[in-house]
Amino acid sequence: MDVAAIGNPPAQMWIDRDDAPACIERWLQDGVVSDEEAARLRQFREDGFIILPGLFDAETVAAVCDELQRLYLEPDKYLLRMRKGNIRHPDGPFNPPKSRLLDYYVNSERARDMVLAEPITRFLQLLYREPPLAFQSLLFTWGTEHSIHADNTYIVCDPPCTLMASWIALEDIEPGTGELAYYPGSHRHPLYLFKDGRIEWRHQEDGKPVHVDYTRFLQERADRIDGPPRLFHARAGDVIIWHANLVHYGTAVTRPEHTRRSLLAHYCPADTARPNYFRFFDRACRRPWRDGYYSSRRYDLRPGIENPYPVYLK
Ligand SMILES: O=C(O)CCC(=O)C(=O)O
Ligand SMILES: [Fe+2]
Repeated sequence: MDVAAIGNPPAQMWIDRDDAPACIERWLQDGVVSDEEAARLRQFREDGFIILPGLFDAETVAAVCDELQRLYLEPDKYLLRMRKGNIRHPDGPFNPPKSRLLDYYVNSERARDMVLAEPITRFLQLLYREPPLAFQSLLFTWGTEHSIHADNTYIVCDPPCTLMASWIALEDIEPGTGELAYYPGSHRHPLYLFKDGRIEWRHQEDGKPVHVDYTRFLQERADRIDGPPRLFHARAGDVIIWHANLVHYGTAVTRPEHTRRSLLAHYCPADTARPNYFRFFDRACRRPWRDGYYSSRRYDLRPGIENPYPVYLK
């Protein structure tokens, strides 16, 4: 294998800069953050993730799961991206393996309340020093077996290293169902660079072999430096929030009869950053919700538009 070009991640967020620990201590002394928040910020800086156990109660999670099983009764409102990348509407109470329900929060107030729940927006607000914009969400019914990666490779926003993700367990996650695996601290490693120093992989330009090289590089480095990954054996309602450069993957599904429902959302700063699709989807727009915003590259969210159906299917 050729030696991959690597580069240091741009320290776009204050938490990634050298003076972040001093900043956290100052905030603590000035009463800007609580002890618990300071501990979370320290952990996020060191490990690239935090876990919010039991953020949602059983009733809240059950209500979303109940809602999910009925989406196919109004299929045109919802989009599933299938394993091969094609898009279709749901046609039954269980979405097929490897499919992802896209931007569910647009039509589900419950999902919106989850991805923009106060403890999540508060933490993101501390990192961004402005409100967060939730801009791309994937809801999984089964383990994804998503190969090893950092989200910056696929999800593009500008500036790039302001991306964040939350992942909410919508049921108790059983071993063998494709539980999430991640490498604490891996967000501080240099980034794999694609052509011209790009940090995102472009299917058409870079092609599959480069992607294979990327995953090999990440796996080899993780094995050598990080050791075994941590597995997220979440209880329903637990949340993990991770850094754009945290290396993670979906483990193998060895019990395919078991669901692994989870709701993933991506975020960037609402005022000083933009998802890339704002460049090509002319109806992209942000809507306020609670203490943040949401947008979608599938739905027309411009003011005054009340169309619940997706308008951009690519
Ligand atoms: O939920 C999983 O298994 C991982 C999904 C993931 O990391 C992604 O889609 O970016
Ligand atoms: Fe990911």
